[in-house]
Amino acid sequence: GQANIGVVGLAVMGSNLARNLASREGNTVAVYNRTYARTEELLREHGDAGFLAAETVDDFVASLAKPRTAIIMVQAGAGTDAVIEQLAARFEPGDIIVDGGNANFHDTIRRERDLRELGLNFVGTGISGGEEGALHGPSIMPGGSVEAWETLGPILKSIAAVAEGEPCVTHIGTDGAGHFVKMVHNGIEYADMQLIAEAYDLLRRVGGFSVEQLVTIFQQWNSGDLESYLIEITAEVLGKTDQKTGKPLVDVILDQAGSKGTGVWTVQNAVGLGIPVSGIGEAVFARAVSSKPEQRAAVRSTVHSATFGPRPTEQAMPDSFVDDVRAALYASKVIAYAQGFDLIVAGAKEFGWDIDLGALAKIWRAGCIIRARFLNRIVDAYAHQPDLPTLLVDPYFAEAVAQGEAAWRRIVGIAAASAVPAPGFSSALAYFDSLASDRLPAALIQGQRDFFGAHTYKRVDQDGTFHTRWSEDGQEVEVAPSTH
Ligand code: NBP
Repeated sequence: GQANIGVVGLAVMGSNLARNLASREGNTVAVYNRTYARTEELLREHGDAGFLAAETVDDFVASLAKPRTAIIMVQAGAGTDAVIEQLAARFEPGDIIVDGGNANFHDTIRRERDLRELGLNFVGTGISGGEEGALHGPSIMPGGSVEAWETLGPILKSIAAVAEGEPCVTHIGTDGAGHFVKMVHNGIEYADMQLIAEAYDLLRRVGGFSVEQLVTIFQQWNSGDLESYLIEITAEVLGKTDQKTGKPLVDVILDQAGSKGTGVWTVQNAVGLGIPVSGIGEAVFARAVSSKPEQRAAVRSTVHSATFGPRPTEQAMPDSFVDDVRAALYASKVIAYAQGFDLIVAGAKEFGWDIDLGALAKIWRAGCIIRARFLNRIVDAYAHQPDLPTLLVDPYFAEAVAQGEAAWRRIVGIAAASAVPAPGFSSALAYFDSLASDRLPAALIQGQRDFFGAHTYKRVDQDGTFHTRWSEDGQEVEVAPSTH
């Protein structure tokens, strides 16, 4: 065997990753795909890269130097299991199987455990950045064992994106840690996109700006605190004219947002762990609402459009409307990231991972979809205080939210008065106000729970657990401490 690394699965992602690997000094890349025609296509177009192409799994495995290291880039789920089975049957103890697809981290935990019993290293790895990233440098989030990281680390560092001189890859944690943080990355991506979309909608429908003006506004925002890939591409998408109609492309795209499921996974897991990722949740729900054309049409035809539905706000618009929207966007974005990092902390605790949050923020600064100037602030926050209870109390973020707070409230109010939905902005503000409230109506909920289900409550002025005999004599009794 002569290849130090192999790639299985040569669709868009795998072929780009293989080309990236082959372009780096010192790598010889073995390539294999179930359907050989795809391998031939890669060789025809980029054969000069010096791939070792294999027609069969046996040839592929034989072409790998030991310890064998192969990266799987096939369809997540059954496709990945099939390839793992083929490799595991041929690999020897100490060899490394990397899954670079968008696997569910629960699958990754299972696969790692099964392969470890065979003495094989299995490294579930999040790879973000789409096909461009795969080719020129993605952000890479490997899980798996420390032993595997020692072999794999230098190879992954050679192909990763670079942010301020540092490769965007770090060992996230054992078994499913890499795919878990990739999942949360995608969830944060959903939230970020939804918030940008709300800003766009408010500027256009309430602010009355033209699409051309919006291009300029987003370009300007991209040179400040909001500088990010998603803001940058927003300006590009808005600037695109439809070739068929001559209208802005955004006006001819059907307004029903799709998804491939990682946002849903994020919310499902967050609910299970008891972490309120409302920003991600609202983003997932907003896509779901958009994709219900029958319901939308039914409600649209029922409501009286003079009473409901979008219309110019009757409130006086502040002169600073654009700045206010920018401030609301930034504050809401801080909330969404704070919630996402809370989920990572909870996941690490639940699944036994030691995740360095600062190092994670660092590898998201380039190569991935949520790359942003803002991430430097998160790196700094965790450098100052690794055990922050929430990003919101880091001095920089606390100040950023405080500065934007008045504008944020104005925008949420204007959105409601104008009948322009802003679920991301408003739920982020509600989350912030909940955390900041001296007292929450949770006290009333505890009273209700005690009333109908004798679920008991605690008191603010006394230790112990209490129940009121609501339907008997109305007296409060102290309940014996539970034994489980
Ligand atoms: P696809 O997800 O479209 O999968 C196609 C590849 O899977 C082909 O190579 C196909 O082989 C192979 N495959 C399938 Br399907 N079933 C197989 C089986 N039973 N045995 C062997 N091979 C099988 O490819 P992609 O779009 O390049 O994505 C690859 C992975 O990367 C996926 O997990 C995806 O979720 C992830 N992804 C990540 C990003 C990102 O930004 N990080 C973007 C896009 C995709 P064939 O040629 O023989 O049919």
